[in-house]
Amino acid sequence: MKMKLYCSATSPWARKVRVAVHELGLGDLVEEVPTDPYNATPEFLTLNPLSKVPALVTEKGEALPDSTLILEYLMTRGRGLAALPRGAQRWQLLRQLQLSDGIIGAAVTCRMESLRPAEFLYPPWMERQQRAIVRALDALEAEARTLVLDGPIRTAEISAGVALGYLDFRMPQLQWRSGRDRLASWYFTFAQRPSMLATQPPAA
Ligand SMILES: N[C@@H](CCC(=O)N[C@@H](CS)C(=O)NCC(=O)O)C(=O)O
Repeated sequence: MKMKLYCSATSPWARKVRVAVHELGLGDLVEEVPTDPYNATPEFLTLNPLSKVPALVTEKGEALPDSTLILEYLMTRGRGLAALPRGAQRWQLLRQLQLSDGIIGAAVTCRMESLRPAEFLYPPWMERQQRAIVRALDALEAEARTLVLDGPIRTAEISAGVALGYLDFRMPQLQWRSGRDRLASWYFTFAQRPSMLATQPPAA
């Protein structure tokens, strides 16, 4: 039996895991199960009471929710991603990871806001998320030189790549590349990785 990855084609959190599955060479061991968390089946709610994708069920039937937890687990199962270093570089990488995850979180919040009926929209909330995204992008731009392209990548690169891809997908009006040449140049190459090409979201 294969591991089952409950995911959707548009979820950036699920994409982080799907990219990692490719990078770790685990494609043959993982079966993707397309899942809409907003129309969840009783089976899905039992394995992830939080009703969020991604969720992974291992061959032993253990259910793991949350992309960060799933990545940690998958890194024990495959090779191809660099482990976190020790020392100062560790905290830099974890900080970058938080910035990218924060961009994903804020962008998903904007997306969900945009689906509300007009009478329930609260523009200041959306604007707050957008300002956070812009500041986090600027912080990543300042450190873009440290993002790796050759050799084993790290989870920080996966999260950054997925975050930028999600902005292209859901918030193209943000024009995140403008004034961020280093990040744009890094992403241009990163987006060509087979793991990124195989997990592109459908046309918006
Ligand atoms: N912290 C979670 C976030 C997962 C998440 O929010 N996924 C969204 C799809 S992009 C979802 O399933 N939303 C359903 C909901 O919030 O009820 C992770 O890293 O996996």
